[in-house]
Amino acid sequence: MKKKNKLSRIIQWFFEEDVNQVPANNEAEAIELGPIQIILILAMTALLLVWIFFEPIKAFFYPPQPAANEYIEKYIEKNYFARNPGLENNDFSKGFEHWVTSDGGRLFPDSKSLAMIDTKDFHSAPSSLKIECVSPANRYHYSKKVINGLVNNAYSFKQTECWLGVLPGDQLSGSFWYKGDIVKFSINYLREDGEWKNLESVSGVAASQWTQLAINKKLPQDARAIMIEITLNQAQDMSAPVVWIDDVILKIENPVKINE
Ligand SMILES: [Ca+2]
Repeated sequence: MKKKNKLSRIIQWFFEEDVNQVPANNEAEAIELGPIQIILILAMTALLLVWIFFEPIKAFFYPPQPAANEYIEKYIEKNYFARNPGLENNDFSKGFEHWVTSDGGRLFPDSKSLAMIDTKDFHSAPSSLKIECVSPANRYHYSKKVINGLVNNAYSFKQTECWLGVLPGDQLSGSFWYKGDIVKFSINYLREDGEWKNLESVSGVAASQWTQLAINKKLPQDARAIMIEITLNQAQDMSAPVVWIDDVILKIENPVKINE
């Protein structure tokens, strides 16, 4: 009851009603506490209004994300192959450098997908990449940066290390050597709107000897970048596929020179 009396006195004080009706011995207390509480209420209301309506403050806490085309324009170079004629560590002589998986792979001990650098069986010395996949699909991608690990979503346009910038109409040439079970080698391309599509895929049959597969394709006019995807899938009730990969080549024929 005491709280209710205080509140009614505060309301009375706020609307400048006759506070003399309040007993004299409680009046001082009511007038002293009222403004503080009102100030607090007003301050909280003001903060709430600022939070809801003041866009610059909202933008500070939640900066707007650039559109896909702006992001790609800013972060993916247009002509990667003019400066980089080939892929780094394409022969796996430096272990996993520049190669990343978008599956659990070797990073997660509990994962059934395994990958290792094999120094005993290779197409070119001193080593190859050996991948064993149980489930789910095991994917490997080339990364411009030495990440040595996992990428969550290699297809995202924000995964700029996996997307190699190209020019529309570039003539692409890719190949790789493999041995073992069925493996799929894909080149995907990224459009300026952030959507990606498969450009071409080749799947090899099971091979006991080192075998080469190749892709030669002209890039469409809306291609902005390309990526490598090596995929292993396990068929239901089948044993885990095991594949060795080596000497991955990806290049643009006669890339346009950049004048600097
Ligand atoms: Ca090798």
